[in-house]
Amino acid sequence: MTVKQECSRLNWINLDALEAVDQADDLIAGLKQTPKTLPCRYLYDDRGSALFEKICDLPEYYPTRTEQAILEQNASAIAQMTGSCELIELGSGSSRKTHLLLEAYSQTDQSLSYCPVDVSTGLLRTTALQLLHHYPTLQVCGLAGTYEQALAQLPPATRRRMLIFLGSTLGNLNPQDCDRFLTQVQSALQPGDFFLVGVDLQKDVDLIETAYNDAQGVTAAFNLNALKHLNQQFEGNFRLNQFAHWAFYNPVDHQIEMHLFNLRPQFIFLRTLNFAIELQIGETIRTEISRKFYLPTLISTLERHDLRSLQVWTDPNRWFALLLCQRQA
Ligand code: AVJ
Repeated sequence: MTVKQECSRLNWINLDALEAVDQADDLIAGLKQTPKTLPCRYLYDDRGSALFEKICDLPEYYPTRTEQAILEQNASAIAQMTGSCELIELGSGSSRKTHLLLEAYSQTDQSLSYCPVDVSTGLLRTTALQLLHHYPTLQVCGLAGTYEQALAQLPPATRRRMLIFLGSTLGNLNPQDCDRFLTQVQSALQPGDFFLVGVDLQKDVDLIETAYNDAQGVTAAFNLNALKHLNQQFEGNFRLNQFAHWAFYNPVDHQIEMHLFNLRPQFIFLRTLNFAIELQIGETIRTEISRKFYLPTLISTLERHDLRSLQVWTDPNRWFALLLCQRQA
């Protein structure tokens, strides 16, 4: 039996261009670059998403619990400010922070609908089923695919919409990609619609670096898992034990950079892509950037995309911020 048959409150859409993405043009382009890079969605296969969930609970990784606390305090204010609307979350993962919002919206909205978007299909499915169980009238529409695909192919809006983008995932985009992304957000929204975005702010460098170099090595395992994912998906031969996790703060671009540092010369072949590269000793593959934001700059970036910040909430340390924006006419 398919998930679709299990419950009439669940819709499931596999965004059709996912196969096109799996042709991996951007993967090959990144591996040809110097320094080499990987599109960061390769971090999030089902195992990668499970490791990320573990990261969220690490004592060193402050962003999740800080954002969670901001949401706990302000979810009902957010629901009040926007009124009833359909919720679409990009990169929903386990949706655990979203529970706070759903809880707040379900107080007033009888026809609540939630549309989680994720590349990690297994996690998306489990989460969708849990939510249906937990909220007896909730409509869920799971979109399996990337943000770009989802934003380009969203079902037509029937009412006020709020796009939700938590966890500082915005920080994974370099400024150029960020602009492109916000342009897509802008066109997915009607004037009056909302964009709720959580971002990690600039702060003491040690604190940031420690969050990406945890004592238990979960972040290292998460980082290395990207190669395991590539090995599985493209019949690759990356030798995981010949790489070291390397994460540091780049103060010029205000970003954490997560790399895999190659310890021995390797010849890499991704069979199903018929693509080969050589890796020198000491060469790195950058798997992720995680930008740390300065609020005034971010607010004006959003403004350039017709997204006006109605309210900004932060924690007492000002480590993290949650912005509620409204699309202007
Ligand atoms: C969820 C992508 C925003 O950049 O902090 C956590 C991912 N990487 N530890 C982040 C991540 C390493 C996280 N994002």
